[in-house]
Amino acid sequence: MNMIPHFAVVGHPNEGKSSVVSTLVENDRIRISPTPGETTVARQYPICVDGQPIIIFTDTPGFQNPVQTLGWLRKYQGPESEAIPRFLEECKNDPGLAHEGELLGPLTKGAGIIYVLDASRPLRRIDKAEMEILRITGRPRMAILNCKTGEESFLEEWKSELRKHFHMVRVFNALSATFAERLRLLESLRVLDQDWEQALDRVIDAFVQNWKQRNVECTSLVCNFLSQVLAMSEVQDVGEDADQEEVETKLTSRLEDRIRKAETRLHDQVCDLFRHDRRGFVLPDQSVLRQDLFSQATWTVFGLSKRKLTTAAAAAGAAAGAAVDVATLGHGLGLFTVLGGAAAGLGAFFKGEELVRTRILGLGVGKRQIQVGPIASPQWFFVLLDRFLLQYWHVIHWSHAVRDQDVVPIMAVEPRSKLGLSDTWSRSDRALCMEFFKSLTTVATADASKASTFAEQRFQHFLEQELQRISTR
Ligand SMILES: Nc1nc2c(ncn2[C@@H]2O[C@H](COP(=O)(O)OP(=O)(O)O)[C@@H](O)[C@H]2O)c(=O)[nH]1
Ligand SMILES: [Mg+2]
Repeated sequence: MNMIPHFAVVGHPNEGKSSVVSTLVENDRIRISPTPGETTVARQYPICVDGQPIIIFTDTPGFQNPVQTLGWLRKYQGPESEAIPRFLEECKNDPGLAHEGELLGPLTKGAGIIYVLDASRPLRRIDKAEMEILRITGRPRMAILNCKTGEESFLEEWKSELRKHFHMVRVFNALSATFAERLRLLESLRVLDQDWEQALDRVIDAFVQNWKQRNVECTSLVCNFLSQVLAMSEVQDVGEDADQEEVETKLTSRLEDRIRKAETRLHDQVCDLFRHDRRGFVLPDQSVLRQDLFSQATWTVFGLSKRKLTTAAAAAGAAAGAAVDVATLGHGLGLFTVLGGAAAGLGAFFKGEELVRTRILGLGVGKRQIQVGPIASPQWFFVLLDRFLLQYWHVIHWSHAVRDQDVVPIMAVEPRSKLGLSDTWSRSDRALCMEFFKSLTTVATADASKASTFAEQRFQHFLEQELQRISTR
């Protein structure tokens, strides 16, 4: 018996089969198209662990001629188990049934069925023909309902029809499925056929472990980033007659650029970790992450304390306890219109708040050294951390099935409680962050170094759990 579970994703053209496969195998490159009938051959997409496939999904072309196919199957007189192989043999040269050949082929080789359909439209005769063909195959089968347009009035009708033909029926949207939803789908596949149970246990375990590992790696990237950025400064030797302000401005701007680059690198690495093509990943228009790191908007949104934020939300007219998206809140408060997106700059704003330290060191006769940075303020630490958390949130909610950026959505509006922003953390969690912050910003001595390693470990552990929490709810 083939112990690598294999599922053929089948259905009517243009209903979202390739989208489902992309999401399940985390592949941004699978062809997804608004034009029906573009996939003409079946293609296997294995999920591998240590180079070995543990499960295979096959993307197939949509049914081309289900009524004719069913007609043939109904006339067939031989043993039912031979019906599909005989049909494939007899019709292999019929171009009008080529797609049926591609999608039924894997089923004769042991694949289970995932039938994808758009439940936002009414049920038709042709759908019933497809379902009946799939029933005749006798393979373990699950139906996935996806309401493409959001219209749900046909959902119940679909469900009751599907239950007659399928062992399991699930609602699943490839464009918005989270890690937790994908996991639940795999868990359903696990109970579809007892023969696959053990193999699917391994798949689910690998899936969970792999996700945890990504969160561990992500945390380690953030710790490196924070320690790097919180130590960054720019220094220049100058003569006595140098224009101090001019040099400071130049150094400040260089420092800003280096920090921006470090942040972009971090965000790109997060994209890579979650197997997204970073060029395809786009933040929603109103995301506060689109604001420059050194803009006042960034500072105002992320630098706000919980108490201030609540007050601000009330001022913006949000009902108490209602979900408030930080980005939207920014809009609600008119931050982006009043303050504009233009970077106020470290010099003009951060320096005004005395967050950036400027030092002038004497270097003997006629010489001085000007140093700008490091920026060592707890708020700054939380601004960087919160921006990372928001980026993480967007990346894990970005579907591998998104091709057309007009069809993004979902993540554009995130309830504030889901952001996992540091704002919602308890006092002791924040204290733990501050221990790490202190360890990064104080001069190392032997004792301090021990304490610092401990603080970093505690912070890492906390952040790993936090990422896990954000991604599994
Ligand atoms: N709005 C919306 N569009 C979807 C959804 N799922 C798929 N699509 C779009 O429907 C079209 C067909 O999807 P695709 O996965 O290629 O379908 P396939 O022909 O069955 O493989 C593509 O343009 C997808 O972006 C959805 O849940 N909502
Ligand atoms: Mg397709």
